[in-house]
Amino acid sequence: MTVRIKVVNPNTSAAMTRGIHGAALAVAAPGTTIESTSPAMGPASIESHYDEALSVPGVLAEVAEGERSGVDGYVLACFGDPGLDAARELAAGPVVGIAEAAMRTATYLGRTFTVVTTLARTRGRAWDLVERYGVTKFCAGVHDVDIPVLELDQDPDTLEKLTEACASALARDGADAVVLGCAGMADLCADLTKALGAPVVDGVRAATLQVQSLVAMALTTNKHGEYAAPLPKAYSGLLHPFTTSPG
Ligand code: 5HY
Repeated sequence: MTVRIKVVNPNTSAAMTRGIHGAALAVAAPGTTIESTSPAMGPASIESHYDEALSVPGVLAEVAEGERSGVDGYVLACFGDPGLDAARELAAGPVVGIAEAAMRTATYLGRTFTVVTTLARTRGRAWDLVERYGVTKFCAGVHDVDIPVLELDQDPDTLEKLTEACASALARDGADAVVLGCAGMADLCADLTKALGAPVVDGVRAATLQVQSLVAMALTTNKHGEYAAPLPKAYSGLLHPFTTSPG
């Protein structure tokens, strides 16, 4: 049985989508195909509430296209899990965000985990998700490396800076594991794990495996309650293409 997983990078940076694709492919089981995409419209990177809000229409357009082509499940590959609830209304199969997957995975690895994200201003969003996902008692702290998302693969010192930030976070929080707070950090997971001597969780790999597991168990979002298909409705202006017709 072929399992088709669509990995959506909510920002529009193709280089980041390629890195994300590599991380998802690294854990894909035989018989699972990974299709990684970026929306045609949206922010080049997501580093604020404004960016995140403007990424959601593009995410939903990618999920809608996946539904038309028979995708079995989706990964939302941005640490803010943008559009997660709306995507679950659109999709028949499971939708997993990298933040939720990484945080839940980290709870299996010790008493507490610490999060290291990109810019300080995105730490509040990470805390919001910690509370939303019910892992507050497991999260010992949220920190940042102070590198903009699109500079992660430009700055020659990224690995050194990220290693220092993760080591400092582990020490300050007395945490057992690190959650990487950006999809753009996925390709550094192995090097960081080696340098830190502690588990480092990449949400792209965690979410891909989670979707794969859910599909293997034939488990999907309950479509009869909160996540039922959107109601038929007109959307005007630029959002007209999102008009929903009766199911
Ligand atoms: C991400 N932004 O994973 C988040 C990381 C962040 O464009 N991809 C982005 O800093 O919130």
